[in-house]
Amino acid sequence: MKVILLLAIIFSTSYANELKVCSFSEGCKLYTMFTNAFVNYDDAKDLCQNNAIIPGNDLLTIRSQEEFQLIRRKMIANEMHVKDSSAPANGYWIGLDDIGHQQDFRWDDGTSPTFTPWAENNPNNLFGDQNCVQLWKKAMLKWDDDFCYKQKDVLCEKDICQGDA
Ligand SMILES: [Ca+2]
Ligand SMILES: [Ca+2]
Repeated sequence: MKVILLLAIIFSTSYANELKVCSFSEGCKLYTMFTNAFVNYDDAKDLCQNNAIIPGNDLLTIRSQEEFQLIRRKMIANEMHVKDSSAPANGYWIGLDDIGHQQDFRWDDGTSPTFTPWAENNPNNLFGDQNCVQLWKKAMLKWDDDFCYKQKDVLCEKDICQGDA
């Protein structure tokens, strides 16, 4: 695995941080983090696809521990794990759910995760109805299944140089 070559955080608007990361084995990804989105899971997918800043994104897929730690470190460095009045959501939607196949979580492309840093006591499928996964502020951005209707911030990704790594 190559080392990370480039990290750049650009605060282009008041509510989106762009984290550009190159040289993952699968290519380069541009991560866009919507920190004041406050949308449910369905609308989070739509925001990734149709936002005015960088359209054509998908919800974030985390393929490895390396990728997770990279994203997590950057988010914590920018205090994106802190819940406060400027960022009232309690977490960030990523592209993982068990809708229609309970306790069998799958990414948007249908694949199963190989790396699942769940928060303690999760996934707990509270009330039999927690089906969408967030990076949970309360657990230092570890993963939690939550109710898909809840309004949260959003992590998106886009392949920007597939096959180039
Ligand atoms: Ca569930
Ligand atoms: Ca849960």
